[in-house]
Amino acid sequence: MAAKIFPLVLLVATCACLAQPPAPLITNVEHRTTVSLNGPWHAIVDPYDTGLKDYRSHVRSKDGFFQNAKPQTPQDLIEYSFDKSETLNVPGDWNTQRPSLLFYEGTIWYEKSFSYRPKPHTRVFLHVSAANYFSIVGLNGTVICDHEGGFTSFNCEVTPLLHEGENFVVIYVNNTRKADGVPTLSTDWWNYGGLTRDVQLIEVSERFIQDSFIHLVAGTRDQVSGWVKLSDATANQRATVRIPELAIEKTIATNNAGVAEFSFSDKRLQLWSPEHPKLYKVEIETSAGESGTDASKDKLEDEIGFRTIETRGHDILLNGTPIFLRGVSIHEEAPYRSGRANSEEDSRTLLGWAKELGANFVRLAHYPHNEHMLRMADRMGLMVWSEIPVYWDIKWDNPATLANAQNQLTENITRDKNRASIVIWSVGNETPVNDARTKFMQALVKTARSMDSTRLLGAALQVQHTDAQHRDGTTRIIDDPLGADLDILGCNEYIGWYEGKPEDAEKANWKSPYDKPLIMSEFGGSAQSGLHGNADARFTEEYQEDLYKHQTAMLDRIPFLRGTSPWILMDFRSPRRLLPGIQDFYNRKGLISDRGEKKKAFYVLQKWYRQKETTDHSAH
Ligand code: GCB
Repeated sequence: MAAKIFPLVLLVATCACLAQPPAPLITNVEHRTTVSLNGPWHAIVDPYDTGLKDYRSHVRSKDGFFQNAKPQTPQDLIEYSFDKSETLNVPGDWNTQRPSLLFYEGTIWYEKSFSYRPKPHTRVFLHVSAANYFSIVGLNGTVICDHEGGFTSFNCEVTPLLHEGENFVVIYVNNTRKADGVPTLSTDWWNYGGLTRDVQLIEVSERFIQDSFIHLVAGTRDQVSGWVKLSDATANQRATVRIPELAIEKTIATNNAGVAEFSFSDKRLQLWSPEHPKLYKVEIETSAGESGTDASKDKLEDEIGFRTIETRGHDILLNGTPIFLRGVSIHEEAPYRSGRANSEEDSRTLLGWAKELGANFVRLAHYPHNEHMLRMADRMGLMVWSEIPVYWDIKWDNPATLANAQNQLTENITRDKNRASIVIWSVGNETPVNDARTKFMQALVKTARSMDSTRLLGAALQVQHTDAQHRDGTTRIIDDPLGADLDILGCNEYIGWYEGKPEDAEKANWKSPYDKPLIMSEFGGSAQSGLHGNADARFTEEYQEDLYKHQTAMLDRIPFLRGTSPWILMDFRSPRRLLPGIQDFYNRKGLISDRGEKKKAFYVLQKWYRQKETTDHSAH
């Protein structure tokens, strides 16, 4: 017995960070009643975690900065002050808000005071759309939850802690890279820290609509099915689903898990596609239930598109019709000003450029992007590849790393599953082939499939060079064993940049043992906007232009190719890109510079996409 108790005691005594998981995610925040906490927050830069841990040990201090303490008398010793600290804007990465923070990796404490009046029969959740990388949330001096992962949203209930008048929220955010984190120590993007997306209070009724999923059934053009999940797991609660434009109204009842399922068919349904991104207003309403009080009523609407995405052999079928995905990869980097993108305006600019390029598809690399991007893609008619930051070589053997990756994937799917634009969940990028990694990735595929059967599973793989046949320099075989578990094979290749010369692309012969479609998920090369020279001079626009010409000629010869998302739409900051005068901490593979200037290669791809669009249309 004693032996069993010991580890628990030890854990409680030594753990600085007893996990307090967030509450189940409330989805569709856009249409909820919210109080924005965006704007200036006081910020304390705390490189030694002084505000979190006792000074000699690593135990979390009970007097941490969550208290937002203020001296009451001149004798009081308090060695921090939110009130006297400068502010940082939320949403926003801290790196681009102060020159001294550009390279900062560590802790910053955020504090915001706000006045609030609690409303009867109303529950309140503090919702953080993203905090990179690890965060702990406190309200009025009480720690309420923590969260790992820098690109997904979470919420914690604050109802019992809020009071009439002034309240304060303190959020600890730490962006230290971790060997066992997701992502891990090395990435090719800037580790922007902070409260990078919106923070708000969500006000809901006592029993509210927690989540819902509504979609077209695979293989059909007119059958819709879905479910509504209420916040408490009680049977026989009533909910009504309406699509006013189609005069559809379904009243359904929950099962013991608080989930009510529905389905209907309607031949008038107009399907979502890039050419016709039709969205329907969908309303969900719950009735007062047996208690008969308004406190258990809730009403929520959303704009939802209906489409199917499937594969057949090498083909990708959108609404049953073969389609080529003319895409481009995009980082969540703000156009014109650098830093993390977040606003609706940012997404309009980035996706507007993709449209101008002739794209019908974007790969949102390498992590879940903000919700504006997805909603904008829904409206603009761009199909989306959504990805989690399982990038390069992470700790495949560590169960905590897998749990973390699964959690980020779950949070991504939970938030975005109603976006018609998303056609692919990608479980990772350029992960090296070995048994532990393949098992890890298979577990992610399983997680995604168990949550969503309406989308394709993919990953950006690399070509393997395992035997002499592959090393002849011309044959490239996509034989990653993970291919067997995926619906779509993604492949990143850099012929003409990291490997050989641009013209070598034309000698390459691509093979695949899988009867599945291939998306060339990356290819490209760097050019500094405005730098001109011979086509064989690195970093000139002419080199990049020439590379795209050779690449597109090669791509045209791959019989099982069904999409491309070259690297990348816009130059982005990266700590790995050190060449002075050219890179200056930017990855220059953008078709557009960070200042919005289009490079010559942009027009090569645009021309190719225009031709592809014409052939695609004449083929149907
Ligand atoms: C890759 C990575 C991407 C990098 C890119 C590059 O293969 O997937 O994140 O930024 O190459 O520019 O090297």
